[in-house]
Amino acid sequence: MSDIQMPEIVHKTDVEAEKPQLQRPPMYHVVMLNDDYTPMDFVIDVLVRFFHKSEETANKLMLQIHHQGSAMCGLFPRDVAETKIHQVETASRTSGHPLRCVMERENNDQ
Ligand code: TYC
Repeated sequence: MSDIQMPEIVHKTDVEAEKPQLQRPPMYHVVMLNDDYTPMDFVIDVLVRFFHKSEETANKLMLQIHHQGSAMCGLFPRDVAETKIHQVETASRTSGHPLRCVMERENNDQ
């Protein structure tokens, strides 16, 4: 009888066997809100300048906000969404308008 030992089957540890737990970073919608005072042309300009919309898309989006109360303008990582809102609100206050945006976390439920 040989003394050669067969290697045991090595089971992965629980940690090794798990799928990688990498998650995509959460994304946030920037939602622009309607108000009664900000001029329509100013809203269109903001959508072109800060959200890189075409004039045509910006016009449609502005009317959607005007009629429905709000609309999503873009989906960004948290820090970018915060920066967009800051840019919009700074430009609006500087021009004397009350235009506001809020952030909404993307819903990833299936
Ligand atoms: N309701 C504004 C008006 O009648 C226009 C407006 C549109 C304001 C969209 C804000 O996010 C907004 N002048």
